[in-house]
Amino acid sequence: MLGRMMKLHNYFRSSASFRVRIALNLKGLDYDYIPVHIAKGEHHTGPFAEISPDRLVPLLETDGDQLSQSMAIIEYLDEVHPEPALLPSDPLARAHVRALAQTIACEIHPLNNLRVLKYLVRDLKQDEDAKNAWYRHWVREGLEAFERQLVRHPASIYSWGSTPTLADCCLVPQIFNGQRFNCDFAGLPRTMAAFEACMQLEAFQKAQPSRCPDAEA
Ligand SMILES: N[C@@H](CCC(=O)N[C@@H](CS)C(=O)NCC(=O)O)C(=O)O
Repeated sequence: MLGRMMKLHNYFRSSASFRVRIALNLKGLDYDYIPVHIAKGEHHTGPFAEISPDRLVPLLETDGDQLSQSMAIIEYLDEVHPEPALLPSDPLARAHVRALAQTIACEIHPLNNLRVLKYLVRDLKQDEDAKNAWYRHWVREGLEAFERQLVRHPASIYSWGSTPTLADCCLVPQIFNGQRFNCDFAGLPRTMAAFEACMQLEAFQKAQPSRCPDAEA
């Protein structure tokens, strides 16, 4: 490992943080867990705001530097600690894995994260039911697109191939968050099979919100 112990500033319920926790666990990398309670606004003030230009979790302190954006962090980890690889070596396969990951990270997550949901309620005066309907709509639409991508390729254990990839680092947290909002996962057999396969692995189990030091009921 490079230099000092890495520090992951994150929040147990944050799915972008969960992605990075999975990647760190898959690679067997130790890190200090630094909780940032985003529901209480801790990302906007205090020590975290000093080191985080975008004021979002996760943020990884490593090698004397600070990295933001979960996808950039995971690709960095994959380059510096190449085993086990989270992206395939074949360029076409790699593009497919990135496309699956981005279907979640770029098409679902930005529409549903905390500040968007707060804006819907506080500024646009939407009620809880409307907020939840919005959330479920974008999860469902995104996961259907994910499933359509999976069925174009031969069946595999995980989202792509016989080892977990960046796509699985994104899929599992999205399913966890979808479960909190009672999203409908019916008719997504390949997606849910990949999720179940991942959840057999200690790296995914250990990263789940309920096992985080800052977990709340
Ligand atoms: N694209 C970013 C998203 C980061 C992000 O939105 N994180 C959420 C938690 S999952 C957050 O910090 N939200 C605070 C807010 O919305 O105010 C990434 O992948 O890291």
